[in-house]
Amino acid sequence: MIDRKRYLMIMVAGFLFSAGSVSQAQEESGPGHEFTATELMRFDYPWAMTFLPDGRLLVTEMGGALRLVDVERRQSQSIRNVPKVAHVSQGGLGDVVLHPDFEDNELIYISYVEADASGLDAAVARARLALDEQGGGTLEDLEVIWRQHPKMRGEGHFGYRLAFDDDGMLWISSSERQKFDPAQDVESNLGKIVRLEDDGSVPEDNPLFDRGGISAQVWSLGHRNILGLAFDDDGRLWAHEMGPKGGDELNLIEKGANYGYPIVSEGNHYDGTPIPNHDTRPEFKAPVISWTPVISPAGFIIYDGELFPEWQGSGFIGALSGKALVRIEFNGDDAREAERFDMKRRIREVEQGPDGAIWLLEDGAGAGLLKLVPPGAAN
Ligand SMILES: [Ca+2]
Ligand SMILES: [Ca+2]
Repeated sequence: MIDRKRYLMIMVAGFLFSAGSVSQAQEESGPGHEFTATELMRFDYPWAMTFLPDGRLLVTEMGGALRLVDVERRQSQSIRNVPKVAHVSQGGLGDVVLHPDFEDNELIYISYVEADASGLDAAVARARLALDEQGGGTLEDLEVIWRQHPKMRGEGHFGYRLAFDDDGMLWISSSERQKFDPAQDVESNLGKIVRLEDDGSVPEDNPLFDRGGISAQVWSLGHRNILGLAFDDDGRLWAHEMGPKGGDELNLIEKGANYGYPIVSEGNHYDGTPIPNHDTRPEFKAPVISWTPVISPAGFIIYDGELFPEWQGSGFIGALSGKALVRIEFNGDDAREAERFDMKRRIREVEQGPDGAIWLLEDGAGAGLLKLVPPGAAN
């Protein structure tokens, strides 16, 4: 019996810097669940990426650069008029997504850290991306449509992952800033998943709409640090969440549900203080998957491309401390880890390309942009 996972690990390692070469492992692995990974470019502390309809990439770097990347030419230019960001230990310039009607309205959304004398918050802005003939572009009519509240000292757990659903609603993960209790306080939007109209206004069918104020933004609460949101084909929202010491989670997000942090967690506090597990408090929604030891999940897609037909409907999660790409298989409201590919790098972001290739951004300085295709496919 061939140990497929072992072959995959060997193959991935062998192909990371050797696109186009032929390896023994590739020949022996046969068709199916494998890929070659090629590093195409490098970025400094990249955080997120998204594809434009013309095939170019937008890549954010935490230091504040929003790069417009022509991968074919291995060139990138900085988009002008990006707001000033505070680059701190776990934040800076964060996510970038396109409005669902981008081809008509040219609107993009970015998330980033702001700082003033009272502390730090994550903000979300939308702007028109005006592309020019020289391969660059500028942000016009930028408008901040959402902010974390209240501002906090400390440089961790911003979250600020953005996603649009099929109804055109904007979803924001707003992490708890390493302050624990705000995750249970509905007068704060920290430790929450927030649901907004595309202009930042609050939809009337949000679960706490009648309370008004900050509470009206809240869709779900009791979250810690969420760096990945993805919708499946049936419209379910899945979010992964970094646990404390132990207890990383994959959650199925439901309207008004409380996921229990910091009252319950499969992990415990870093100082050794136990946190009761979910089974002690059934009123809080338990994760569908929990990971101990942790993987530190970052980036998330649910794949629907053509290049890897066996993987249609699978989730792909980047792992920072796990240095891996984790494949998730879903079955309705259930999910399980199906495979884990050892990438030997901290994986910060996962994206699906227009042709169905899977793209990864490594974490840190001089971090690689990797393109994953089936063995033998053109890069
Ligand atoms: Ca992305
Ligand atoms: Ca626990």
